Amino acid sequence: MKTCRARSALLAGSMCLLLACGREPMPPNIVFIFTDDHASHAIGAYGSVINQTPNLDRLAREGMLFRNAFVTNSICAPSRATVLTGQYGHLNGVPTNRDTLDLHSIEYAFPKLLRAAGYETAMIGKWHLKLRPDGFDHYEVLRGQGLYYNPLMLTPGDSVRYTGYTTDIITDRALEWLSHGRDPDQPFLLMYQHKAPHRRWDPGPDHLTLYDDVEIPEPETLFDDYAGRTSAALTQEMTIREHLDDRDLKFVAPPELTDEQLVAWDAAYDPKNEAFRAANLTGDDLVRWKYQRYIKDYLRTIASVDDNIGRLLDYLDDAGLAENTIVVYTSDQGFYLGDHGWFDKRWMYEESLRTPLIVRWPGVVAPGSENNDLVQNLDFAETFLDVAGVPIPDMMQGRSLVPLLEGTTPSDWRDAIYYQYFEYPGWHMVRRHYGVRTLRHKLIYYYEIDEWELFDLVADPRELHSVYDDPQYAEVVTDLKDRLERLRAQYAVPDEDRVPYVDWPPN
Ligand code: SGN
Ligand code: CA
Repeated sequence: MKTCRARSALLAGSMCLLLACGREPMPPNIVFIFTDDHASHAIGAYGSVINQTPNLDRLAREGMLFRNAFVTNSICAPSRATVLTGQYGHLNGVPTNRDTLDLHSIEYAFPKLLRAAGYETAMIGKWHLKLRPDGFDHYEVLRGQGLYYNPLMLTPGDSVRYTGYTTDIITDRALEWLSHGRDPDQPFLLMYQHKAPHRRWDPGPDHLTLYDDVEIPEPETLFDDYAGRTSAALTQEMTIREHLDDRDLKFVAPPELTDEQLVAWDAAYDPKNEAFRAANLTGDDLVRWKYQRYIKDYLRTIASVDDNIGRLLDYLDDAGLAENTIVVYTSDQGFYLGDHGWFDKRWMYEESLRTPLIVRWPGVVAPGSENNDLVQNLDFAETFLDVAGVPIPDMMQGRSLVPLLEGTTPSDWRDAIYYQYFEYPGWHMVRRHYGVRTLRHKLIYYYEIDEWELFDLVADPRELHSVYDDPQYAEVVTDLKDRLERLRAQYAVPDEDRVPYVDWPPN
């Protein structure tokens, strides 16, 4: 077991509690707010130029914003499995979305360890790990990817079909558990996990016409031609230009809508769709239109997430829980918001490698603080255990963020991260790759096609020109290849990629 750090600030803060009522101080509650595909460049506090997120911004003002938070593998189920186990996918058994996390046989998953230490645990919202959750006192989860409207929620008892917008319903259910479902004398872990803003970006009834009268700024790289990179960037299937279909573009409504919901939907989209048909756009103008349609819907779904986070924060205030509750906001990975002409994720390029991370911890985290260290979703399980004073199992591969949250970076904090993506062939046809990122450089190896990229993130933050073959970077290449091998050894990555190749598209 790794040792746990004592947190003097927390204990000092709890002294009054101790003195006042003569009881052991209650370890902090943990609310883990997790969205699906929310890129940090669509959050006000991260400097978004395309939307506003007042409630997330409030959380950042009251907490710490991490500028360099990354995932180990930019895809849904693997990210979730890493969060739960503190391990890379090659060890926890979930390197791709096709894999299953069998929590029944993973005793070291952090919610189980918190539960064993006296926490009451709940998981509400998107789960996406095939088998039912295990290790929770309570769960209500979407089936599979879940629907944006009228979701079916699986519980330990009967499944329940709700009518309404899923982002609102997940919050309703979370508030119901917080206010009536739990034991107020136990510390709690709530995993509150949204489907939004995942594809197909179906807005909620409150925001169907948000942004109708504005033009959202285009990313600099919307018309990227992929010169200066490997063949992998040319063979993907995730462009705004070619790969959005009629459901994505809202020429077809979500099939699950009730008659009443459909009336509101059609009232919002029919006039816009008619105007689009009349305009008869082609070429780059059509790409521009598709970008606007895509990004507005994506941001509309985020507007609902932000509203609902506001409801949750208000509840914590009103119930007197905010002071002793850590609130974490993050997403399962980033996303392309038209950057490089794309939607979706998967790549080790910045927009999808990065994930937002904001942590509010009253009495410990300095309000409005920022951190620039290299942190990963690999660190969350260890952090939550550390917060609760529970020993961190040796098989976990990340590191507690508690010292960073206290404002002190340990001198031996990591100076490089390892990344690997395995799901090829598959959705969006992004080649398998692994790589290393430091604060300054990124080396990527597309191992099936034996092609390399090196980016200087200071000289080329948009990652448009690989300098792998530039003699001036020869030493950097040698150094990073060495680091890559050391990281692969450190994380016990097998030499051979053991993820099977599947028929794609499936028959
Ligand atoms: C669905 C989406 C894909 C997306 C995957 C994975 N297609 O299959 O665009 O990449 O999910 O997303 S859709 O037609 O169903 O919208 S993930 O977040 O679950 O990894
Ligand atoms: Ca996702």
